[in-house]
Amino acid sequence: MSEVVSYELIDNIGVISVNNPPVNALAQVVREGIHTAIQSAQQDESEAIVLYCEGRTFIAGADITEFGKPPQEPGLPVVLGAIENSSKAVIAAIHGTALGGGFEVSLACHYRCAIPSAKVGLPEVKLGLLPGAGGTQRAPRIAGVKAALDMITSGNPVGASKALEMGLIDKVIDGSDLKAGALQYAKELVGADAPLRRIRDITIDPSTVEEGYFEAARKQLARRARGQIAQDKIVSCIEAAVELPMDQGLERERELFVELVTSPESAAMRHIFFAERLATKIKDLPKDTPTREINKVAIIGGGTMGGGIAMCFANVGIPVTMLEINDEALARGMGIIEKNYKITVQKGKLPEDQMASRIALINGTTNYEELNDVDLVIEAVFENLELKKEIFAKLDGVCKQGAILASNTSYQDIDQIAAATSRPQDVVGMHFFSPANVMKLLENVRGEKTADDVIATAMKIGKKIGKVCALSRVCYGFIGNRMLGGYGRESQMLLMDGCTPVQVDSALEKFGMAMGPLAMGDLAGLDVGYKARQARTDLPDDPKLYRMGTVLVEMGRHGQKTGSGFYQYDPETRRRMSDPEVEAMIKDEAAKIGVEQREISDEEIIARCLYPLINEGAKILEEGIAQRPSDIDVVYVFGYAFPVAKGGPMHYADQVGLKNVYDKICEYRDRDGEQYWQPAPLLEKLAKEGKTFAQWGREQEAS
Ligand code: T1G
Repeated sequence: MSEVVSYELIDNIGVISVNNPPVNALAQVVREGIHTAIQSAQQDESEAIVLYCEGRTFIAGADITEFGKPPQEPGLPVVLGAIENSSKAVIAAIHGTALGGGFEVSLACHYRCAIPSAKVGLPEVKLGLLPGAGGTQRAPRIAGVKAALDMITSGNPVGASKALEMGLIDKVIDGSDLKAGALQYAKELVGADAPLRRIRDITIDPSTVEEGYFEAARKQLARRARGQIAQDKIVSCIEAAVELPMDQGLERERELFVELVTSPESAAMRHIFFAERLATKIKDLPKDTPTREINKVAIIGGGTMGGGIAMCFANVGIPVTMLEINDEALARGMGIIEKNYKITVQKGKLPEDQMASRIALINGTTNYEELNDVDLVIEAVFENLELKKEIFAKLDGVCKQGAILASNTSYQDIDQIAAATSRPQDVVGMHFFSPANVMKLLENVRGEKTADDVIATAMKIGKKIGKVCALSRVCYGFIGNRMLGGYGRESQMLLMDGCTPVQVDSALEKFGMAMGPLAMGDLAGLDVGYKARQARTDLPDDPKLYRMGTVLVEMGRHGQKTGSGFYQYDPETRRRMSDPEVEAMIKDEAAKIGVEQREISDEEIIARCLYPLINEGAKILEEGIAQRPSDIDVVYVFGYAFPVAKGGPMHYADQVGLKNVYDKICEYRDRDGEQYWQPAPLLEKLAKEGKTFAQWGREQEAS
């Protein structure tokens, strides 16, 4: 055994206890400890064995930090073999989240019990992997092919009662003492002379799987997870569970697992797993920085954003007061919220009664005085700095001392907003992404004077409402929107140079973006970018710059909301269709400004759209706007649907090679002009030193 695994006999039941905080991951010492304990239990007077974990959860999986390192004995399959071949029944006692290798350990046991709040799952697919310790062979045998395929390809956990229904566990232990309950259950099994029930002994009747089932599953999964490769291999493993004896199925699973664990897709997804958690750690903020209680929230503005933000808090039981300028606007705002909830109920994602209780938590007012007892206010009015300053001055006058005053602004200067109050230390940016009740990213913005506990509170409440948080300093557009400039610019420049809208968007959608930049512009509204450009004085005087966006808006083609933009949209289904009229206009506009169009490869489209993201990201790091390269990856994966299997723009740049990125940017600078293509000094430095952003990030963390 090891120091994190102990073994004791209690009333002739051998109890193996694992204690490897924070989540009892199956590090080498844990595997060795369990293996040794099982072996010694074969020789003692124990009549059965309980496998139990201390702390907050049963084993939550293999230790992801060990991936990519030389394997250490005993491997997990060896440990599972020892459990499964034990001469005495082994009972898994589950609480918390038995996930991945943790749940696979329990499936190698002969029986499984759990407390009602426990969850079990095989989320490996979210790391670009598949269950590599028998999960794809045991789960279908015990829960059926379809249930197992759904569970493994979604990666979503199931609660104890559902798991009981599915046959994944055998008993739900009532009461709070899992260990006592599991011991009792073990004694009952011994008393009943229960057999050593091994899942491997179950065979699946192939006739229970309808013709073409796996083929259809592959097609459906390919559509759902573009750019990811694990799903298809999971289907192959489940097929093996139907067609092959257990040991050959395990071999097939192992073979496909190794292909995945060494793949760039999985490396990218594991990078994002840790990046998401690292982003909550703020370098100059002590881990135990106190946070302020948030029991009551106010939202200023009941538009799409305000309504979505209000829902985020109501969804976790926090009462919300939404303020609008008059009753009519307030009614409209409440209507948006009800409509959003009704859609969720119709999709079967929310029971009707929960919708009612959440709506009941949101009330409306037109009177600022009623905000005098809230703990957090989030302003979500439209992007006018003067209006925001007026609102914050009012809030300063009515809100209690210690209330946090946040703005949902997507690029305005938080320091100027804070200066409109007598309490700049309580002012912070909390930038949600539309739709706020759906998008995972929350970009918190730290002003010059924002207090440490306000930052810590914004990060903590963000996690509580289910957001993935990243911290930005103040600059125009913070991290995400500032980087987006070059991406949008080049997507339209490419049209002038010879691409059609569908060619630009298809290249990026093949790369893995959920939606190409031009279709995204149509969705957001081309007039939004048009108005923002009108307000800017720093744009180069270049007839080519955003030419088509401007022409289309001035023709009244604002995108989906007017039925056409870069594309035509079906009025019923909103399906987008290429528009020959736009393609002809593009050629005309290029001719007008003397641009000679040419064939452009997908590679050039990808480089010209993505390298500006990378280059701006490097500047953002140099300026200290973002804490670390992986924070930028978190922003783009969770806020802009950058493909998780590419790991975010900075991780992707490291895979491409910074010298290759730098050289390509220099090539475009020399061809297209340095007003658009000025390599960031950090990018140039790292390219010349042969380093990666990841290495630079680690050096910064260590300094
Ligand atoms: N390995 C290593 N560290 C892990 C870990 C893991 N599996 N899971 C969590 N951590 C760390 C995490 O980085 C953080 O560290 C701390 O634990 C708390 O995590 C063979 C191959 C269990 C639901 O995918 O889903 O098994 O930041 O902040 O919100 O088939 O962690 O404190 O330093 O997320 O309460 C399969 C991944 C692995 C589960 C808890 N298992 N983990 O959530 O805490 S592959 C998973 C989670 C595998 C087998 C295959 C969540 C959680 P730090 P946290 P949480």
